[in-house]
Amino acid sequence: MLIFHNPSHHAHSGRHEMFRGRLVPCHETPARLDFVLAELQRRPMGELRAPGALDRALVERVHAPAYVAFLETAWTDWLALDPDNAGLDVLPSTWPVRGFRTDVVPANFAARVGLYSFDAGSPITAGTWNAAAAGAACAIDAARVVAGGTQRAAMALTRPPGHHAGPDFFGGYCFLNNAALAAQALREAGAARVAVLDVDYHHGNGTQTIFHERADVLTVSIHGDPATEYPFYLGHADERGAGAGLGFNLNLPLPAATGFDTWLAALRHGIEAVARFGADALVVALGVDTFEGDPISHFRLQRADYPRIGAAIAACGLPTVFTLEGGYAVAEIGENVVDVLEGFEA
Ligand code: SP5
Ligand code: ZN
Repeated sequence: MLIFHNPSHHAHSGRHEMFRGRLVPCHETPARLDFVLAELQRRPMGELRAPGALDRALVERVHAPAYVAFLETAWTDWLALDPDNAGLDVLPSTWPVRGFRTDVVPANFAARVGLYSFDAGSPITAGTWNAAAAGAACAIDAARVVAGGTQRAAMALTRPPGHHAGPDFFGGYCFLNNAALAAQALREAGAARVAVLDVDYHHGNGTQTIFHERADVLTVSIHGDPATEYPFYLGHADERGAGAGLGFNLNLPLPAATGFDTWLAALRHGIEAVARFGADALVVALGVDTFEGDPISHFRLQRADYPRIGAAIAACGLPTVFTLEGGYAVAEIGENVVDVLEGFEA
């Protein structure tokens, strides 16, 4: 498969995330992608390529243009408040919850950070926009080579991840929704029906929200039950889409401590839904934070399980785009991701 890697990912390196009243070191680090690249040196899965220029217009068909503009200028706006801010990350501290107005964009920068976010765990740094934009280009380029038919599969090997980013919000370490951008690019390149299969430990709340009222993109997510697991406020089994999109979202929440047998049964259920939908192309939001050694997640998948995930996905027989999402057991992320790809290619 052709792998588009993000040459700008190091530019996004958050210092801290808020956890239980403290700022703790970010789990989503540049080392994550470096470990995957190192494993791909040992076990090459295909050509590694840098992305081309970002199709900004396509990004603005997935995300609100005002949100994209906010992300693009957030760092310079932050420095304009105080030059000493260069040594600090941007984190929100106030949000418009039920009953507040979200239709008026505040002039105040802190208020805008809150308007466009849903957690205090996703720092914006000097290089966040450049890294997220190059990652989005990886996802769109991967979709276009797969749509062109010369490659059965391609990957957007990038960070920051994307599946928590919604139409006009960031959070969960995500800023631009790479999986949603790949799905949109596949649609615009001629696939009538696209499925997004999200196997990250966390519910793909951003992707679900983006496609909630659309019947042309099926969203399926297997994840920790939001009753106890991040992102908490979305991801329940009774969320099935709305309007024209009713019936085109499938959530498969599983309890903490779920092992591979139960998880694989959920995957097969999700794959059956993709087949019933009649998808012409598939996007896999590939997080490996389902791993038993993951420091922030609570499933119990083991190393030997990852090739089997790849093989099950390959059996769908669809043109496939992978995007890299979570996975915070940094020493093992390379092995686990490449194991999925190897199982897919086998
Ligand atoms: C893409 C993705 O996997 N995003 C996950 C975002 C999870 N954010 C909340 C993490 C809570 C971390 N708890 C820290 C435990 C420190 N010991
Ligand atoms: Zn995750």
